[in-house]
Amino acid sequence: MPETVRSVCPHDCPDCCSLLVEREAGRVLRVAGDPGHPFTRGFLCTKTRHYEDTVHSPLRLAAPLRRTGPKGSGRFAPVSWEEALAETAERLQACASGYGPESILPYAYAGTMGYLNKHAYTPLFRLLGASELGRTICTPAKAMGWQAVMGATPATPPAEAAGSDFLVLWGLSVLATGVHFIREIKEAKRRGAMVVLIDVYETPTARLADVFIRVKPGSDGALALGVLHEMAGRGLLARSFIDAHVHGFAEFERTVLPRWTLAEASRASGVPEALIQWLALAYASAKAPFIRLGGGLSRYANGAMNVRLVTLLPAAAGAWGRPGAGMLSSCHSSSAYDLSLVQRPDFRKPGARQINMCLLGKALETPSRLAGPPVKALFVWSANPAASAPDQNAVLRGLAREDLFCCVHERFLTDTARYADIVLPATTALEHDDVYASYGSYCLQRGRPAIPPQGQAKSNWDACRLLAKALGRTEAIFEQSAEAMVDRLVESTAHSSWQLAPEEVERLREGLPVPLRLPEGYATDFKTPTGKIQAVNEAEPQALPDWFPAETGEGAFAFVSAPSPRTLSSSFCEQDRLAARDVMVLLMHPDDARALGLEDGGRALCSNRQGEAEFTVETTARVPQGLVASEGVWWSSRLGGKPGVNALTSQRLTDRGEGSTFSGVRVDIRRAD
Ligand SMILES: Nc1nc2c(c(=O)[nH]1)N[C@H]1C(S)=C(S)[C@@H](COP(=O)(O)OP(=O)(O)OC[C@H]3O[C@@H](n4cnc5c(=O)[nH]c(N)nc54)[C@H](O)[C@@H]3O)O[C@H]1N2
Ligand SMILES: Nc1nc2c(c(=O)[nH]1)N[C@H]1C(S)=C(S)[C@@H](COP(=O)(O)OP(=O)(O)OC[C@H]3O[C@@H](n4cnc5c(=O)[nH]c(N)nc54)[C@H](O)[C@@H]3O)O[C@H]1N2
Ligand SMILES: [Mo]
Repeated sequence: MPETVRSVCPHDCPDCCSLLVEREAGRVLRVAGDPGHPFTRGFLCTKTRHYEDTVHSPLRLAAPLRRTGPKGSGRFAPVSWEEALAETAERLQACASGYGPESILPYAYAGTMGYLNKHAYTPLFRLLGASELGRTICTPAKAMGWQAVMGATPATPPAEAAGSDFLVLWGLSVLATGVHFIREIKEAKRRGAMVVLIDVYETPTARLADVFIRVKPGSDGALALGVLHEMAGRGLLARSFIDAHVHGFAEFERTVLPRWTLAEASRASGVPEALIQWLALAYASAKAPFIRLGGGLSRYANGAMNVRLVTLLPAAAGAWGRPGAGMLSSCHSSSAYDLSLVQRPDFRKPGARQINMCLLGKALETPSRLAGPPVKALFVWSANPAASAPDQNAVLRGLAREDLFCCVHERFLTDTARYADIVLPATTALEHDDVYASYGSYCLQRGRPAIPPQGQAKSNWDACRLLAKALGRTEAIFEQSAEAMVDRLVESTAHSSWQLAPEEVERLREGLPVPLRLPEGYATDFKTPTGKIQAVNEAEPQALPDWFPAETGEGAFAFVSAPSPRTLSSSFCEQDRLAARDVMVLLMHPDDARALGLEDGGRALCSNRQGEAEFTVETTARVPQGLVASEGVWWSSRLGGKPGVNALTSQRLTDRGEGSTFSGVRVDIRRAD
């Protein structure tokens, strides 16, 4: 008889859905969205709707593998876990004794957002004294931009947006990256709200918007300055709010704003003056203006500054504290867990070398640019840098090094796993225990295993314990079962700043969703050193925020890399339904296509200093002339081994946070023959 149990979607998505898993005889029959979860509300996205196809995919790795062919060839032979771990331990030890432990680089990101398995190997690599990884691939610039203005002030919860009368989706593709927020958008619209989308091209999300504002890539800060200038000029600034709650606004207004006339803002952002004027008027006079901020505007060499300037808008309008108003960049629900239980900062070797994951290509291919030893061993879990990291060719050249030992713990034989010496099979989230926290709403949940591990798969934590043993480590932490570790994370919520009540901790322990409650008055209790919103921030390298253009490299076209609703970074490429066709599509304006002799459905080759990649052209006026866009990150094995979008992206970093600049590149385009 089938039975239904609860689990959690582990993927790196703001929604963090609660799943109802129907199982029978150790197999998942189907999954559905939990109707009782405050944000999932009973439905799932395209990707997870058939999660059973991921869990029981014929492509799942069944056993550990050892390489038998050249690196990247994908030729392997199965070995036992004992052999795989013994060889890995021996190779790691050889690197440590020959070159020093910093020659070992652990590389991981958010393949799973379960906090035990996300950080699973961290304590072990810290004890070994390995290099530290700078986890910068996602949106550190967005976080830094927000922090510069708002400090640790919590983001406005998504539910507020339903009560907004002017809802701005800024650099966000909800239809791809966070479909559950669509409920709030629709509810706000039903109550008469106006919805505005600000993006560099008309994404499918534009269908949800009343007004679409197209900006030039990386120019949102200039648009925000134009809006602020206009608000100031028309007497639309919330003077009493600013006087009470904003630090340094007068100086900002006096020294920065005067230059940002409508003409200047329009020149920089490409937004017509009249539209900037309209936005200023509509935003400032709305009762409850709400901004849902995405990451798009932050993925540039001026990304943090763009975010910082946009974040000044709710301050200037006095939106904070008004019902239905505010700004949602990212909810830090994970602060409810004591993550030091897994991350073990106390194990960290003082002064250990840190390697920025956005610079993986450089770190592997040019050891001379590293302080300290070359990277001789790479241990990857929950990430697929061969496809998802910037500057793919540099990463692949590095991974192809015969003198580099590489071990990859994965659910599938990804592009990265193909370059491994040893591949370890990983469980999916439905096969292991973990805790989760939403970053698009305030909610926690534990996902207990719904089915046993498939094949010989092991969770990151279980494999880490075995590797620790193979390395002769005897620390008590490696004696802890996954369940014991997860229980401790659950219990830690009682002592965090969120102070979960005993009955909430109990609900969490059992696997039920637990919403977090923001304290009364949180929206005007600004968690900054001055207790005010910081229009000026003396602790920033640039105290006064001001826009500057992003460096992008050469090329006739701006190239924007946007999310696809069918994948999540390169995850979900295992599902034929999602990734077998319509991959590597280049959206291009019909006039540009014509000028290049390209037609709809034809093949185009994009190239720049980093490399080249082939696409199928889709001509559409949804993109402006001079810009091309491609949605999704695809396995090269889905592209006949050809390069993916990241062959075009660069290792250039953001202004703050040393983050990735996936959309901050340009390309030349010609027909592919
Ligand atoms: N289906 C799906 N879901 C996902 C992901 C996915 O790949 N696919 N990725 C997950 C991850 S890891 C993350 S971090 C989040 C990201 O979620 P989002 O923040 O929504 O996604 P971004 O990739 O930052 O891109 C959002 C939009 O920004 C636009 N954009 C690009 N440049 C600019 C600009 O200069 N200004 C403005 N205003 N807009 C710009 C892009 O065209 C795109 O439509 O989503 C998560 N969810
Ligand atoms: N061109 C371009 N590239 C991008 C982006 C973009 O917008 N454009 N977005 C970037 C962003 S925002 C991010 S966050 C990064 C993400 O980059 P990555 O973190 O590398 O993400 P994925 O490519 O999805 O790879 C995650 C892998 O983790 C594996 N996995 C899942 N669960 C588990 C588990 O429990 N254990 C183990 N061992 N493995 C597991 C999955 O099978 C999958 O192959 O990609 C970035 N790459
Ligand atoms: Mo991300």
